Amino acid sequence: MRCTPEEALWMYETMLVIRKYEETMVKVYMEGKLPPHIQKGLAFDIGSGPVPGEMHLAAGQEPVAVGVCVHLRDDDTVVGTHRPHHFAIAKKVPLQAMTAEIFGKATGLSRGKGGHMHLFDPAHKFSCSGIEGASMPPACGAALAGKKLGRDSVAVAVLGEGAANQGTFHESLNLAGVWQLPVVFVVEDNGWAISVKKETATAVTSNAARGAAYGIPGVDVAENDPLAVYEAAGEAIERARTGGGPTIIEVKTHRLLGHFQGDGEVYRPKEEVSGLRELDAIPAMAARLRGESIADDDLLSEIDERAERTVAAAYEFARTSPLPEPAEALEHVFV
Ligand SMILES: Cc1ncc(C[n+]2csc(CCOP(=O)(O)OP(=O)(O)O)c2C)c(N)n1
Repeated sequence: MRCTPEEALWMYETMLVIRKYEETMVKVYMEGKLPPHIQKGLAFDIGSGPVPGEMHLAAGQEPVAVGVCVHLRDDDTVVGTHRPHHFAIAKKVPLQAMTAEIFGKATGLSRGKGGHMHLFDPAHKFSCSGIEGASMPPACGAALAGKKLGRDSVAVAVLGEGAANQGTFHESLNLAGVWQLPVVFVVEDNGWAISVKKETATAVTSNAARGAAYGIPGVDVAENDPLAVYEAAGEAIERARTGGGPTIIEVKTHRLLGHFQGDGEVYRPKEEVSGLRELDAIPAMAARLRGESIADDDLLSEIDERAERTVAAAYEFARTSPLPEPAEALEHVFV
C-alpha cells in the first residue's frame, strides 16, 4: 500500500501543524507560572497562566497520528490518551475550539470544562482521557456499535506502551478478538512511561506480539516514519472495515519533550533526546517530498506559512475568547 502525493502532502502539513502547535504550547503554558507567582516547595504554580493544569505534549510522535488518521473518515472513532493533541489535530478536531478548550474558555469543545486531557468532539468522533488504558474499552464499544448497526466504520484506540501493562489492555484485546470487532489498537512506544523504561516494566519486546495470545494480528512498526505507519495502519483499517476484525500495531516513536511540561527529566540521559532530534521525521519527510518531486521549495514554504497561520489563529481565538460565566460551573456536570 503506497500513499498518493495528496496523502503525503496532507501528512506532511498535518505533522507541521502539530509540531508548531506543540512548540507554541511549550511557551504559552509557562506564561504566568514562574516567579513571582511561585509557591514555596513547587517548581512552578500549575494553576496560573492562560493554560492551567498539567500539559503532556506529543512533539516527535506526529508520524503515528498522521499515518493512522489519513485513512480515517469523520464517522470513524478515535479515542486518544492523556497526550492527545497530535491525534486530535490529525482527526480534524477544529483547532480553534480545541485550543479554547485547553485555555478553559467558553468557546471550547466542552465550554472549557474538559481541558487538555479531556477533549471531546462528537462531530469528529474524537475523545480522550487522563486515565491510562482508558481508550481501549470505549473504542471497542464504538466498534461494536458500528458492527451492530451494519456500518463499515472503524474505531481506533491509542495507548502508550506503559498502558499496555494494565488489565484493561488484555480484556479489550480478548473481547475484540472474540467478537471480531472493527477496532485497531495503536500503541505508541516512546520507550518511557513517565520515568519508567519499557524494559523495566515488561519482558515483552513488542506489544504487537501480545495480539497472538488473543488471535489478533500484531504489527510492529520499528521506525517513527509516517509512511511505515501509513502502510501498517492502512492494512489494519481496511481489514477492520471489511469485516476482518481487529489488529494491534505498535509504533516505535519518539517523545522529544518531558512526560509533562515542567518535567526535569532527571531520569533520561540528555544525549537520548539530542539523538532523537536527529531522527526527526518532519525534515526527513520534507526531503522525501522534494526528492520525489512532490513538492519544491516554493510549495514547502507555502505549506509552512499556512501551518504557521493555522496555529497562530487557534491561539489568538483561544486568548480572545471569554471565560465561562461562574454560574455555568454546575451545568453539564454530574453533581
Ligand atoms: C490508570 C492510571 N494509572 C496511572 C496513571 C498516572 N500516569 C499518567 S501518565 C502515566 C504513564 C503513561 O505512560 P505511557 O502509557 O507509556 O504513555 P506516554 O506518557 O509515554 O505517552 C501514568 C502512569 C494514570 N493516569 N492512569
